[in-house]
Amino acid sequence: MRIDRVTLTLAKLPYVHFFETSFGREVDRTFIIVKVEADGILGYGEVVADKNPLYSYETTTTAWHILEEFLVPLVLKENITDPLTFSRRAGRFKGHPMAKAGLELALWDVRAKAEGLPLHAIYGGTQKKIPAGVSIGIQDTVPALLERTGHFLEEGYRRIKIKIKPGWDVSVCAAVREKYPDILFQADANGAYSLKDTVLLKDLDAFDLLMLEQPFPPHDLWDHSRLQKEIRTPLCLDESILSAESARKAYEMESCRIINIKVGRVGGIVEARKIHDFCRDKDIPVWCGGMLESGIGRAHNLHLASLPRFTFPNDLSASRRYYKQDLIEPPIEVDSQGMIDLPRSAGIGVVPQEDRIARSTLKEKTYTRKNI
Ligand code: OSB
Ligand code: MG
Repeated sequence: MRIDRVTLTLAKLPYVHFFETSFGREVDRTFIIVKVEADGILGYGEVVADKNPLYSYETTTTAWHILEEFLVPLVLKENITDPLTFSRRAGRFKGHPMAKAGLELALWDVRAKAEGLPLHAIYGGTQKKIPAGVSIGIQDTVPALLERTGHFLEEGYRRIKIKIKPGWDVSVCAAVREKYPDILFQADANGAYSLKDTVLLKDLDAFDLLMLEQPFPPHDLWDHSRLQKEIRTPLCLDESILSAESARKAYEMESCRIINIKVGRVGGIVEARKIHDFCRDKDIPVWCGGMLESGIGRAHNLHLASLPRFTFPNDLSASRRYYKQDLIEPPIEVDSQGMIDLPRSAGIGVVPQEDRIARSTLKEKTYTRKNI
């Protein structure tokens, strides 16, 4: 195969409802779409870096820079179409996993379309329907949160995750658990606490949480290990797990009992599968996290979540949960059982709508061998 061009698109989509975490409140999302054209086949990837360096140090600006100066020239100059080769060769550039993942995903899409297979078949997925969980941001009031929780349960979601932060934690979890005694329920702190909060975090044990996600900052495997010894609730790491190597260290230190896999955070499908395989071998359950992706990134996540060790409901929701009009057709839908059907056609299996992408575009640039 020969890569003809790569297009980067900076796009912005408004949310249907604000999304607030311990980092702050957002009303829209800015992200990069990567489009690779090879032998007439179009492959799409999404870079999940945000406008602001809050979840990680990467931003849409740093990712654009790394793609434009290093990653896109690498694939164009050396005609790298194989995602495994890309992953290995991009590895000499330090960091910037979200930028790398966006391009790697587009190469996987090209590969799968060339072979006429859906991505999940290429990855070795075994699950045909993917269990959907929903992540509910911090609301203005507890009644508002309870109402949103009820709404998503009615829509069929199999698990509720709420965002917590100091001041919006124990009493809020208590209220959700009291109103919904039997649901699968978990909390995500996005690193807002420290060991000093151990007593408060132990109080969460009363609510039978499926897991507590990332209570401490990313670089803190050791303190997570100390906390896990103190609390009954299983810890799940998100931001801390950057590679299969960090998964091994978290396992050996007993820093968590569950791992959230996000393809952007770990730098691509190659690394995500290494983490998955390590966790399968060590009996660590995993599930697929989300970054409020458009349908492009969301479809990619669905295929990844079909691998056998994805055990818990994922942060994979319907297109309309975040966006009035998603960028893909058909939209992703959650059925009354809280399941999402895996797209069955080749590649990502959904069709990005170029007119909608054009309407949400802030900036776009196409790279060929002539202009890099
Ligand atoms: O920590 O899982 C997280 C969204 C943005 C950044 C970080 C996180 C999240 C979510 C939403 O929880 C997950 C989703 O539904 O896409
Ligand atoms: Mg998280």
